Amino acid sequence: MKQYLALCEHILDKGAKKEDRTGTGTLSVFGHQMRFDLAEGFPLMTTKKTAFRLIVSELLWFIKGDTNVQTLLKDNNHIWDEWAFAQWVESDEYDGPDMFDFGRRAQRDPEFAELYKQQMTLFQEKVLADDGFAKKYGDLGPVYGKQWRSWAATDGGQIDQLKNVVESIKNNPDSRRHLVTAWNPEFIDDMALPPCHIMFQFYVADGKLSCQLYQRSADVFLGVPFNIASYALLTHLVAKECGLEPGEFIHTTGDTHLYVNHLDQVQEQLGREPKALPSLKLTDGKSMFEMEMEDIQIEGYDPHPRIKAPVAV
Ligand code: DHF
Ligand code: TMP
Repeated sequence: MKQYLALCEHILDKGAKKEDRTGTGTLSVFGHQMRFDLAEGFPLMTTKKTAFRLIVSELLWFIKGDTNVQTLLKDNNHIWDEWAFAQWVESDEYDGPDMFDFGRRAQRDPEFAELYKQQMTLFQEKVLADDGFAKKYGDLGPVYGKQWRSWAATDGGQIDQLKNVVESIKNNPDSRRHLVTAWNPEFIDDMALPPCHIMFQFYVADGKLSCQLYQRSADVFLGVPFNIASYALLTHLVAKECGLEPGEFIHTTGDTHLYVNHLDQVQEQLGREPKALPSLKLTDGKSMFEMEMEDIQIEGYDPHPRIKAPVAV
């Protein structure tokens, strides 16, 4: 995880001041790569407690081809709530207090923050209790799960990219075409958030499976710790599925940024000593397509305490 801390230092040192869609402001560098040898341990942040169960729940949600936050809420996972909530409060059916620009207003105005919290709680309750409502407002559109498992083909059929890539790794390991892409230009406008982790490629050599991800936009403090662990886990799952050992996870990022309202938190994290990496335990004899939360466990995880930071919506 030294590489991660070095990336934070690098952005603080060399990052350009750059405005962004969310109106928060960032320090940003373009084009960066980190490599994690999965034999050295599981790359879960040790300098800040990172909720592994949320990472597992999100990855299993992608693998199932699911795009509705109702499933995540059932796991008590709230990492996608804001983007579903935005669809609801911008709809004609919503008649509660004005939630325009709720992300930024909630940070500045404590009174509004209270109001927002109430509306968000009502929204979460409704998504959980009412399947019709969840179908309409809990669905994030054709995001990762849809593109991975049922990409719409022009002949009216569907393409299961994930199953196909697993088969191609098994049957033709030397292929240079082991790719899955979530960036489907035809449907970008229908997605609650255009995909950030866009394309991944697998590579087999010496009985080991490696994976490289291209991520177009990387929130280094909040998103990246999740993204690294999520793709490291995916590499382990696909390796096991194909009877291979996990090799490296290579994380290539485009706009690689620290939000300006995360800088104090980053400084705090930089003051901490990395600890030994945990290890991953997977249930034997179960396909990655059948795995549940309890089949995926982390052992020996002893991180420094959590550091909270607001997410830019
Ligand atoms: N938008 C932005 N601006 N940054 C993101 O990282 C991001 N990630 C998304 C969707 N939109 C995004 C999906 N992934 C958190 C982590 C990952 C994630 C979304 C949110 C997050 O807030 N993590 C916190 C709290 C986790 C918790 O609920 O306990 C953390 O401290 O890691
Ligand atoms: P953008 O669509 O304007 O690039 O905003 C997306 C933000 O979310 C950006 O800060 C990157 C961040 N992000 C991650 O870092 N990782 C993720 O997995 C997701 C979904 C988003």
